[in-house]
Amino acid sequence: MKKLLILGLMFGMFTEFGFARTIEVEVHGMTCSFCVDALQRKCNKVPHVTKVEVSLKLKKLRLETDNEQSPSLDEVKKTVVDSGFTPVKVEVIETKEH
Ligand SMILES: [Cu+2]
Repeated sequence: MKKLLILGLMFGMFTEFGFARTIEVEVHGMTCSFCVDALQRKCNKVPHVTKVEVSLKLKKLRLETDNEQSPSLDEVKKTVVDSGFTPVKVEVIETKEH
């Protein structure tokens, strides 16, 4: 049981550090291009985020991060909430080693 926990922690660390990640968020509450702009601008200020894509049509936010220290999924959620929208589902869709 303890071993499993340690393995889990190690795995968690590997996904946070040393890998570039693509994070996708289903975002509810965006209604127009100003919403898209606001969210995009906010996300661009998050450290280690290298690319931000927002689709109003798909209700999706996609972030690419560098391989130094990816923001945690909680940080991503908080950024969306702070922008005035609702993060419905946050997931890492790609992890890349550089
Ligand atoms: Cu709007």
